[in-house]
Amino acid sequence: MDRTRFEYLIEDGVLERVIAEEEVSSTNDVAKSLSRDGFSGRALIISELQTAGRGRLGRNWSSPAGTGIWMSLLDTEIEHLENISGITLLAGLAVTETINDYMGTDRARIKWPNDVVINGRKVCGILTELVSSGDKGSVIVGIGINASISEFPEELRDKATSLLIEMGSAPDREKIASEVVRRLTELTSVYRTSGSLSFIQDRYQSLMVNREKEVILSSANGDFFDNPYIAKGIDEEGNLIVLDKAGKLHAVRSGEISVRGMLGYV
Ligand code: BT5
Repeated sequence: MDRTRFEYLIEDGVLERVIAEEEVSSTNDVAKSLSRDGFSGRALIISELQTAGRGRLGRNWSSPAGTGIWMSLLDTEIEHLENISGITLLAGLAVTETINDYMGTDRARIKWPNDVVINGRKVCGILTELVSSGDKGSVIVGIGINASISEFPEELRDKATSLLIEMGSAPDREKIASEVVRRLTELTSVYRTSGSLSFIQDRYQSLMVNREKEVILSSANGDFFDNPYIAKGIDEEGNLIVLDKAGKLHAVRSGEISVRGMLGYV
């Protein structure tokens, strides 16, 4: 990858460090070791290939060489540590708005809490993790965007897509990656000051793929008895607001929840 665009992010004071690699296990793991080694500030870790890319709950994230944006943003100066789920939402918004501006459309949509979809298929996944060392905490936002993948493995074919597939040409990965980092850094800084997501609520809701649609909620402890619900939006803490059949609203925390459409993934 051409490093120049990322070096601008340092010149502009967005980041303190950029680590661009050919191959890593997972960019989130590199970010974790950087944080444990005492790095302080904001760093971008980006790699052409991940040999052990991860999703939530230890799921696999397919990260083939040279065709994706596999990156993590490490921020060691986060104060509202309790609400890292808010940061996941900011990352989803930053990616969705960047892709839409790049493509000149509004086809990219957010599937709360951590997916970006085009045409009902996943183009990006986000994995936010917290590292604490002593009394300090760092947040790591891992972002995987399928850029120029032309074909997916069998098991992903029906639910994954890439910018190449959707646009018909390979995107400029450095441009998109650096734009996402800029936007996410700006959004995080407003969030840090305000402690609330109310400043993005309208933008976020207008981009939600399942707003006003029926959704099926599930969690490991299976405490959703009233499926399907109707997705209404998000509150200022980033919870999903859903309406049950009796007309009662509920706020659902992201945690380890899955949201599905009536007919499948969206
Ligand atoms: C996610 O998890 O969507 C979070 C993915 C985060 C990936 C980034 S890449 C940079 C950083 N370093 C890492 O190691 N991870 C982050 P989840 O919601 O659990 O979704 C995982 C599921 O998505 C898998 O079980 C597959 O079904 C599907 N999947 C795997 N690879 C995919 C891909 N490239 N595109 C679309 N879907 C994929």
